[in-house]
Amino acid sequence: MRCDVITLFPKVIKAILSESILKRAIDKGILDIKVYNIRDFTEDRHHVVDDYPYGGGAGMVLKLEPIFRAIDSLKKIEEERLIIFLSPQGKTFNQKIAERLSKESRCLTFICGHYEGIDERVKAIVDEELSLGDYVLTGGELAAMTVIEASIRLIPGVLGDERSALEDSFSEGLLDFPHYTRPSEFRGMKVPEVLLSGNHGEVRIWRRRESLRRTLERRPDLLERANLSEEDKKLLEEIKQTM
Ligand code: 4GN
Repeated sequence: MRCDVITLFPKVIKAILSESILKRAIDKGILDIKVYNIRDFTEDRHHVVDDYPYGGGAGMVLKLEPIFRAIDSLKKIEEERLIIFLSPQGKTFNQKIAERLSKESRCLTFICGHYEGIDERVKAIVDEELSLGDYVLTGGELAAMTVIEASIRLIPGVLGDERSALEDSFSEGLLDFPHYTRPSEFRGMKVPEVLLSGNHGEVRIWRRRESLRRTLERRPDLLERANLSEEDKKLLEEIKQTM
């Protein structure tokens, strides 16, 4: 996967790249990511990147010219790009989008905004506006890294165990089942008996039931869209009767 990140805070991006699963992906040659400082694309003596908003009001707005210049300069590198902007106004990011981005052949090019906002005309060069959810961050950096991390871990070879990503919560549109490891009892809290039984068939059914139960309790909206088998529907009926 090829990624470029255009930001006012390259150090924030590099700090994440030096410590995470993203570092592993880079070391394995699966992720090739470059970071560009918006300030390097200013042409004035004081390297100004923000300005007062037209129409007045509090806060500053990220200027257009340095961002356009940054994108122009990247376009000189012959590479197809998908330009992504992170903001609370974007389409809500989810696992399906992560799957699509993980298979993208174009260079994922993230523009990270800051201050109260970015000059709206930047949207002329943005292909896709994404949001992590209904909350506001100071800058787009952590949001961009979240999108990259969610996508890269779906590429075969990034995670240690190849099955891990497939068996994830959400890969089937349901919440994950509970996980346990040793000891089997801790301060009176016991691991469910069935998991110690060695009966793989029973374990599989128990996990599926717990996935369905959690999804029903916490995210019933997901159940409406999930692909449920006949067995799932039967389990779901049993769960509803015990609620
Ligand atoms: C993304 C960016 C929240 C999200 C952001 C989100 C930076 N906040 N929910 N803040 O994914 C002004 C211009 C705010 C960029 C933006």
